[in-house]
Amino acid sequence: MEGIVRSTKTDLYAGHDYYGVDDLLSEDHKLARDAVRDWVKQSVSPIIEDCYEKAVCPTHLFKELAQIGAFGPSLPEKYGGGGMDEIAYGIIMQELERCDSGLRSMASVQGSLVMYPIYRYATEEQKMKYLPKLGSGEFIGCFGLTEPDHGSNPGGMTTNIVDDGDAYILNGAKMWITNSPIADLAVVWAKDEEGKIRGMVVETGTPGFTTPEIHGKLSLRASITGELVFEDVRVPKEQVFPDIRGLKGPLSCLSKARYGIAWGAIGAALDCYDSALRYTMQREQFGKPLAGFQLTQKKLAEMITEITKAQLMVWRLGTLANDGKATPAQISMAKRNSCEIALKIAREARQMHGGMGITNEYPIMRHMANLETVLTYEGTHDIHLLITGMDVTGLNAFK
Ligand code: TGC
Ligand code: FAD
Repeated sequence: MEGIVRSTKTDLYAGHDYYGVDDLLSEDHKLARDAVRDWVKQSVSPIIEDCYEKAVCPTHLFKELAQIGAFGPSLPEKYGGGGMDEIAYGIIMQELERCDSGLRSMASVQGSLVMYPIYRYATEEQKMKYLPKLGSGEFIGCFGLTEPDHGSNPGGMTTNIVDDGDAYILNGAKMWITNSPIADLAVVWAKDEEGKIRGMVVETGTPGFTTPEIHGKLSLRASITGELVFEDVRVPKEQVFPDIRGLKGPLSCLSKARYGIAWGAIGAALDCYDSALRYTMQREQFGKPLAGFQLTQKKLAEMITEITKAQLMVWRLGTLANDGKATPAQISMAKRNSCEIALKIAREARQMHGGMGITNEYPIMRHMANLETVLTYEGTHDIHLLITGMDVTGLNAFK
């Protein structure tokens, strides 16, 4: 990749499995995980720090991500997916985020927020037009829900379509859209003349449609983010999903992606724990390894305890998802929990590396900064708490 320097450091990451969660996985799950871990070590770990520092999205990885089956692992193979189950999908997201949340974002947007809505809501013709190319990484997609004035409350969106014969005229703007400046197409959510939310595929390059990049991010720097701006964009009617109406359309896609984040953020936690364990075993102060001091052991013990609880939570969520029984509120709880423990573990790990913890010799600060985004996107930490609150009380704090 032009301008990106390949590090000669070896990625020493080893998985951690304190409760034998591996025994709950099938051979196919483990094979998928190991293949992604090997690919990450070979192709991404050597460049990720430099990509992050230079705020460059490694776009050449889209085709490689497709080859390792990271786009829609649980979607049918006929539609460009991997034909695997929800646990395989989760494990793949975990291995990617173990390296970098931005890498996982590349896969979750493409698979869960672009391929999934097309698979679930588009006509057969649209599916065959877009899904094979998205599944192979030939096309890059993005998902436009958030607007400058409507983030946590997407139901208030003002982006709209107006009937114009054989097409709709689309106007409005979307903000904070992962991959938009490099996308070939966008799944866009907009209100029709009755005020109902509709979904559609809009190809970039359509007159009136621009995707300016957002600069200055101090988090998720290896992922590219932009806007979607629509000025009288003509969207042929066959590009609009025929049957889905209302916020449940985009929210159902978010459930799929939030599930992946629930698994993924544990990957970032595992990498921080792995680094802290290795560092404190090697680094000596006062004549013995840091890991030999009680305060260090308390930190390590608490980290692996939280990781283990989170691993068990997402495994159970995965079995529920495989049976089609995982509720949106259960997914919210897991997304929130994984983000929270990962961020706390990243902060502890940073302290445990002392001064070295603030350098890019170690992945900790990068994970920590990334996790601030992960805590916010796909529904903020407090929004997920309120979803749980609503589920357990039956009282809606949003209205
Ligand atoms: P509310 O009245 O509660 O619900 C409207 C309709 O939606 C249904 N529903 C769901 N359906 C499927 N899955 C879910 N998770 C669902 N949650 C709700 C609900 O049953 C209802 O259906 P119906 O038939 O009655 O119409 O809606 P509300 O307006 O009160 O909002 C509720 C709230 C706040 C929970 C929701 O809007 C929300 O989740 N806000 C957070 C917004 C958000 O998550 N945005 C994410 C943008 S995409 C992104 O961040 C991608 S990052 C990409 C990367 O990884 O890089
Ligand atoms: P706001 O909604 O303004 O929230 C600000 C604060 O207020 C938060 O702490 C929130 O929890 C709190 N708050 C809001 N409502 C309440 C309430 N009722 N009670 C208590 N507190 C409340 N969106 C997409 O559509 N597609 C993408 O691909 C995408 N990618 C993203 C990539 C990045 C790097 C980032 C940072 C964001 C991305 N997003 C994307 C947008 C993301 O989903 C939103 O940032 C998020 O939903 C929060 O919206 P907001 O930023 O407008 O914050």
